Amino acid sequence: MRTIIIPTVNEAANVGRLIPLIFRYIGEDNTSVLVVDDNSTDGTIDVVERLSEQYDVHLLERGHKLGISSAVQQGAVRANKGHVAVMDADFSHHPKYLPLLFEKLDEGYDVVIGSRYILGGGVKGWPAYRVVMSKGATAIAKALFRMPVKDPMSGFVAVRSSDILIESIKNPGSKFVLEVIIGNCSLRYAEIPINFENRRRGESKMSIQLMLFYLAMVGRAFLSGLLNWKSA
Ligand SMILES: Nc1nc2c(ncn2[C@@H]2O[C@H](COP(=O)(O)OP(=O)(O)OP(=O)(O)O)[C@@H](O)[C@H]2O)c(=O)[nH]1
Ligand SMILES: [Mg+2]
Repeated sequence: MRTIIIPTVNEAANVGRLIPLIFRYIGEDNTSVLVVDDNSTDGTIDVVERLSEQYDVHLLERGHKLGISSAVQQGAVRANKGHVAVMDADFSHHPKYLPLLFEKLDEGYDVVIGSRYILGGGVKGWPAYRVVMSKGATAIAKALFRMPVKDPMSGFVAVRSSDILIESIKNPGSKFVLEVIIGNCSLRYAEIPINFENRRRGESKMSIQLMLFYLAMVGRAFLSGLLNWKSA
């Protein structure tokens, strides 16, 4: 059994189209979708509940905006044992890539990342400042930690087991894939190229606060690695 976790805040304009498409690309056998929603007020809940009458779709409502990483972690706790994928609701992560993500897990990889920054991948529709922020955040991570992948800032990922997400995520904000990488250097990583498209519907939840959370997270992880190394 495999689970696709989709964190949502006000994604009514997207989830209603995304979920049927997910099942179209990967079939309905052995597959369930888990939407982890933080207090959407735009009808997202109704859309997901309606879809759950037709598909193997579940909803975890949390009532407050607690952060994407925390949504992923709580979703992983609820997920079926077995393979888990995580994707955004806004079509930046197209469901056409899901079959290949799961195929790579079947080949024996532990973590498979949908990567914008390898040959064949890319970003479409982002303003220049978003590209600079993403590349800057990636450069910081690469300077501070050994990186087995080119796109540790991606949020499109499949993992062998939900435990990988449950045990690695320590911060509620974003960039949970980076946390997985920092905490698990011995896992087997693969990347597949994806074309990331900027959202066309719904509002962005990107903020300066999330960027600051990110800097605090990498800073803390770097210092604790340094302290462990010095005391070893
Ligand atoms: N449950 C939950 N989901 C969230 C939260 N913040 C963002 N999301 C969802 O996480 C996914 C990624 O968020 P986005 O707003 O698309 O963030 P982004 O991709 O960095 O920025 P844009 O594409 O510009 O909007 C989307 O499906 C959001 O609805 C949160 O605090 N809780
Ligand atoms: Mg997005």
